[in-house]
Amino acid sequence: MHDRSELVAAATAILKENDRGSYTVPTRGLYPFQWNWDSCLSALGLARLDEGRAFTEIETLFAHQWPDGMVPHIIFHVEDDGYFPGPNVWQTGRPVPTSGITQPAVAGFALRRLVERARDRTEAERRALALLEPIHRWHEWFFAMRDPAREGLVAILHPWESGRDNSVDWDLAFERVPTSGITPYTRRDLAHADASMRPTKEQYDRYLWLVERFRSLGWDNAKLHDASPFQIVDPGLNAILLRSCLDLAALAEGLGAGEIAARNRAWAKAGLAAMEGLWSDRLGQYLCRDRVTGTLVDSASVGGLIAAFAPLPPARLRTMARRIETLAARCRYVVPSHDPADPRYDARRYWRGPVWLIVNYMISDGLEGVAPSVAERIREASLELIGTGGFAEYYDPNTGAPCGGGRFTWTAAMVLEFLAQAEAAGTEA
Ligand code: 9WN
Repeated sequence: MHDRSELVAAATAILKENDRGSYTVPTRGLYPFQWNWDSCLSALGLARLDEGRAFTEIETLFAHQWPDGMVPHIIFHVEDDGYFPGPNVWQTGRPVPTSGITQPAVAGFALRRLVERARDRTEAERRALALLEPIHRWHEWFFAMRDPAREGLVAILHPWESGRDNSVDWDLAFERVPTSGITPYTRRDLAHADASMRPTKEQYDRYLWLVERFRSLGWDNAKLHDASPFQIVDPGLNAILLRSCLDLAALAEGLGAGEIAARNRAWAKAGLAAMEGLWSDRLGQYLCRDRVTGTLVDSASVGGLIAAFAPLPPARLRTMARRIETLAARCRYVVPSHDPADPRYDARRYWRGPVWLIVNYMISDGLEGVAPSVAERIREASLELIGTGGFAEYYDPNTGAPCGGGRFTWTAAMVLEFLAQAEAAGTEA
């Protein structure tokens, strides 16, 4: 399937199939609820079918924002025991059940893009205006609750918050998280996806230990940070947040919300300066910092390249573009979620090797200005993967084989984005 109109038709069919009216599910079966960053990125694709529906996607997510400002990573709109852990494990006490942790804050970026592209600009600005304050409150929550010492960068307290669940980045810190004492459980993901493509049992035990620990603290975010044995400053999540701060600031400025613009610009300025402390000259990319030990994590993952999504110094972005060229020589399809030269690389296991289209989208977007040929290469690889593997959750960087779930919403949305970019650039898909 290489023909542009066939690809558009196939992507559109997936977006419609996974549409539940006011939110989309990432894919049928494996993920039957609304996920935070999936929704924001999928909104970009939805907007190509129906602009109003794209805004609804983000509005639905923010309708479930917590009183303290957090936006949860899952909203359990319906009952479905096909996913674990469900609401009875999280026990967050929200009117519509939600998880108790968050995910990368990509809403500010998505909202700006929706407004700037809107055919009905007046209506788009009206809906964006109502979202400014909720998104601002989420950013404020991040800096207040996840950066208590005011370092300029925020920490994740659970791997699920990064969106890169089983990355090699967490391995060492995860050894501090116990595997014992948790309530016995049955995983549901293995009924939908191959075990060799999913996290291990030991990792799930630790995911659950953290959930139970936070639950025992009543999900009080004022306590969670210091109580967590797992506190990691992820360059990917931080870059997404800082980019969203700047995008929200630009939107706010245009809509007359000067105070929101100023606060978000200040967070971005401090955060971008602090990112320098995560830079690795040896690898030519950013690294995670373990906040408990204070040390950089020696793990060449794509988290340090998602950083390109933020407007970091051009010299840093150019070095990251060269780093991607190095990775491209080590596998057939960029950008692998871990360096294939590292013995911990695993071509099919989720975030330990496979290529993800949303990641490719953010990296290529960030590199466009300084390394357009690398950005183009990433876009081409992404569309080629659809040809070889369909609209999968992720792909083997060596063979292009589809992995994880199929008929994936954000993959379909990213294909519509890449096709539109290729068309604008005058290159064929
Ligand atoms: C846990 C929905 C989500 C994505 C994440 C991805 C995966 C969930 C899981 O699926 O995580 O949140 O159960 O494996 O890692 O990035 O948002 O697509």
